[in-house]
Amino acid sequence: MRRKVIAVILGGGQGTRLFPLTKMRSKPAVPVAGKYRLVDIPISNCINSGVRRIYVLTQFNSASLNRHIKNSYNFDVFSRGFVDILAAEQTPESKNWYQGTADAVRQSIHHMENHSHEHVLILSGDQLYQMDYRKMMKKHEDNDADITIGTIPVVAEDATGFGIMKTNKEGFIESFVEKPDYDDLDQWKSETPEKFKKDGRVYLASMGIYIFKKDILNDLFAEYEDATDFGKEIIPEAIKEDYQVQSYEFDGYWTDIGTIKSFFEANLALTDDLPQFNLYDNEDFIYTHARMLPASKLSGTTFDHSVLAEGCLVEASRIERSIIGIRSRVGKGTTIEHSIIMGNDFFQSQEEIEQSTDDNPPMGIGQRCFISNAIIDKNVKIGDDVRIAGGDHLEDGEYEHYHVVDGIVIIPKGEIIEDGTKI
Ligand code: ADQ
Ligand code: ADP
Repeated sequence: MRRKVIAVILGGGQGTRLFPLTKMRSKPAVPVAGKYRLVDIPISNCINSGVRRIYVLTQFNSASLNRHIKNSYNFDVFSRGFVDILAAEQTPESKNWYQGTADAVRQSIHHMENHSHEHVLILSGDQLYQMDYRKMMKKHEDNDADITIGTIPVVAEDATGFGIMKTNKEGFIESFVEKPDYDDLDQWKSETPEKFKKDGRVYLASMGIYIFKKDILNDLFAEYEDATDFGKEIIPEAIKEDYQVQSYEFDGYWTDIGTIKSFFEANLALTDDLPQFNLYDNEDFIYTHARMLPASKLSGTTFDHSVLAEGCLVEASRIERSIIGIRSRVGKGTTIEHSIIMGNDFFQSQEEIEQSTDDNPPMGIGQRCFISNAIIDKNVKIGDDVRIAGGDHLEDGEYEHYHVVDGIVIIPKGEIIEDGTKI
């Protein structure tokens, strides 16, 4: 894997679907699971699979992404590994931002030419899963496929959001449709293993994870020079043109976290008794920035099904089914339920708080607050007696200090919420 493969992580287009979490940062830098960033998931899968040369393609570079990559992934000189960020750039040939997934890879391919490789592993930057790409690569090589696509069976309600395919007996893909209409689904049913079939998971979906033979990828880019997207153009054309396009069926946990709702649900699912995404593994680590934070200190809080990161100071009354991120501070008498608190980028010293000349509350969450169905981004200052109660009764939209998406209240990074505010 080390010598043969270069991985490319598609770090996001305009980032509108995760807005306002992407207001101040590029999508790969969005915090997840209390102490990681989105990009840590595919990078960790690469490292755990022996892939050491990784490009992260992003529409714009952000200070937090740069810092995070620099602080987290210092491969030693002997492994010849790297994690490089390639932000959309203007070159003499192209004055545009990445127009789509294939265009992003096409515009970045000249960077890869400096490194010998036979295959390109293309990954999405907004999915939660653990996968050993070595197994996928083995099938790719064993069957001498031109392209191998990671696939997973999904139910009808989800099928309309994915690329759906049908395969022949040998596992090669005969037909593919990007995001089919619900009414057309009947013709896209596949024979899936019993354990999936019994739950109605009979549609074989693309996970947006591809291995291309390097030369085939170059040929396809040359042949379809206007194609901007893998799912809409490159993959369907390659199948039509009789390239050997194969399905690699994955049977583990995999979920897309590209929207606020799926991001919220996948994070909270980590608080289940036995989460399907296993962070507690002795071998396959999820890597991130090692921050040397102190242990968390708790006083008088009832915790139920919650994940608590390092460096927190919590005096809340009750915290239930929530993720409490690094360096969070929560005051006395506060209740938090069904929420993601992303935490803080730094500690505010007692001196700083006392000497502050404005009337703003200190960073973190004050006393006697009630927070439910909310995402509180980093470095937010929430005063005392604040009530933030998300739910279907709220109308989606952008308000003065917050956003509502699918009933979830989001307080953007660095926002100030005054004492007594009710949302
Ligand atoms: P989508 O997820 O809808 O479908 P897309 O929005 O193009 O596809 O995103 C794929 C990945 O690329 C995401 O991580 C996204 O952030 C990133 N991306 C999108 N545009 C980008 C750009 N201009 N520059 C850099 N990165 C960009 C795809 C496939 C489907 C498949 C699903 C599985 O097209 O066939 O079923 O993924 O999630
Ligand atoms: P993480 O620790 O979550 O990986 P970052 O790498 O983004 O986060 O680090 C937190 C950032 O906050 C650092 O760049 C740090 O320099 C910055 N920082 C530290 N103290 C302060 C401060 N008082 N005001 C503003 N930024 C600060």
